[in-house]
Amino acid sequence: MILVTHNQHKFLEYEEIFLRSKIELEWYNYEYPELQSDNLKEIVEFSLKHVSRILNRPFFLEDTGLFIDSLGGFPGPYSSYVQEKIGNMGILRLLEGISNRNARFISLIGYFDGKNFYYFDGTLEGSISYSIRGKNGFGYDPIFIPEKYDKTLAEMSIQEKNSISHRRRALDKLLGYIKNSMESIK
Ligand code: ITT
Repeated sequence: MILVTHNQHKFLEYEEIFLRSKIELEWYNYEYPELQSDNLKEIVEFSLKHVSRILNRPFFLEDTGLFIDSLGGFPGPYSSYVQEKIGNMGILRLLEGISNRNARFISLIGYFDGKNFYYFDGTLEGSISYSIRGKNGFGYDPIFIPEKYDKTLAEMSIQEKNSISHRRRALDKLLGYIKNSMESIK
């Protein structure tokens, strides 16, 4: 299976999950153009079509956003740009004095089987911490506390994050779909 991403952290997380499946994961390191839209599905669809013209064989890619309730879902699909411009400190400043810290990560995987496009989503509910905590993970991990936990994703090992993450949940759906479609060919 080929994963298309230019984000090494993402690849490493997928690699750790794939180690436990019988499927081999190959990394195609490519920065594809991303559509600016407030709809994750539109963004993924655009990227899938673009990459499918270049690769012309089965692959998957994924887009993830952090959606903060009290900021009206910001940064959402603009997570990459916002992380680069204002970072985790910027998000903490925006939330100063705000007690509703509810947020969620949503990952949307787009899969091309050589012919058609498929979509699989995964969500992780949680809240934004009051300070930056932890050294593991990447992006918003140091300010995101998953529901039912009292530590941030950056205070978890990659295995622990992968046991609950948005990415893992979306990937389980994709792998379930692939397993089913292989069984129906047999
Ligand atoms: P590709 O599009 O090449 O896969 P990217 O880094 O642009 O890589 P996304 O658009 O999916 O990936 O992610 C947007 C940003 O959201 C990303 O730059 C991170 O800052 C953040 N992000 C994504 N997944 C995350 C995770 O599991 N934990 C914390 N932050 C994450």
